[in-house]
Amino acid sequence: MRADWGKRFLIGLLSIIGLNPSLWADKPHRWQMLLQDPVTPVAHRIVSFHNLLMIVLLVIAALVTFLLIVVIFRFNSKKNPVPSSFTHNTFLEIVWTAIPSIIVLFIMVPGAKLIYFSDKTPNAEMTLKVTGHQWYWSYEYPDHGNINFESRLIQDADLKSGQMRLLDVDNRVMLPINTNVRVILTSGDVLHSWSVPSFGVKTDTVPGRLNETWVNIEKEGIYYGQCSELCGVDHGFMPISVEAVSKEKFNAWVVQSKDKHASIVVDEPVKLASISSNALSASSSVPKL
Ligand SMILES: [Cu+2]
Repeated sequence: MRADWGKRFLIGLLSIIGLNPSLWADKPHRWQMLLQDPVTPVAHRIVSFHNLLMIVLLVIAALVTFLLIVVIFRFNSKKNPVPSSFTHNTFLEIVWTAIPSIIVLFIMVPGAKLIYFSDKTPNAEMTLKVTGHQWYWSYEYPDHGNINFESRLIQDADLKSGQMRLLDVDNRVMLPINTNVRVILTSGDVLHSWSVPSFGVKTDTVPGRLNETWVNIEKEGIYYGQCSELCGVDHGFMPISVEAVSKEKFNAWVVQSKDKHASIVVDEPVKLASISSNALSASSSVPKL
């Protein structure tokens, strides 16, 4: 027991200084801090942006702490018994408005660039359609003979060794690596959010609307995520599990799945062909009424 706590303490300590080996993982780990291992161009940029923000906020926190300490020691009632009573200082007011504005702009530019980068798929090679349901996900592959299937949580009682509680599912999403995959998202009932931290994806699924994002997974592996929009009583029980494989393995899976999944019909799948390209391109702007 004692050794266990010692190990945990050490891992916690290493995590704080960013040296925990489990940080470079594709699923959450005990005592993990910081972000999961990024494996898509968007996720890499999110991590860089996060690091930039950490520097900005540490500098601001250090400056404010320094100023507070100065005030406490130099302007306390003993050292400074008669406080000055002036109010308003135009120059100071301009400075303390301008500096935060510049900081916000400095953050906004890379932030906005990142939002647009994650929004549109560059040269999409295939499409994955994700539909949120209370309380499971369904997936369609319109470019691969319209394979479609449901993906549900494995209940505690049915877990096999090695499977992760609350994260593993019966049918994983299969995706090829090094491929620009357009991900189209919608919902069959209420708001859900398809979120896979390693992909840098957290996109709401909205009934009657299509949202778009994309992934290009750089290495094989299993990536986990969870619904990230409160969607009802089983919100915490509709995990996402994506298996990224080589293009060859993916093609083999497609051939195999065409027969296996052909008979499974998800409730009224929206046919992509019936949706105008207008609706697709407007996916991330204000909904048209
Ligand atoms: Cu949900």
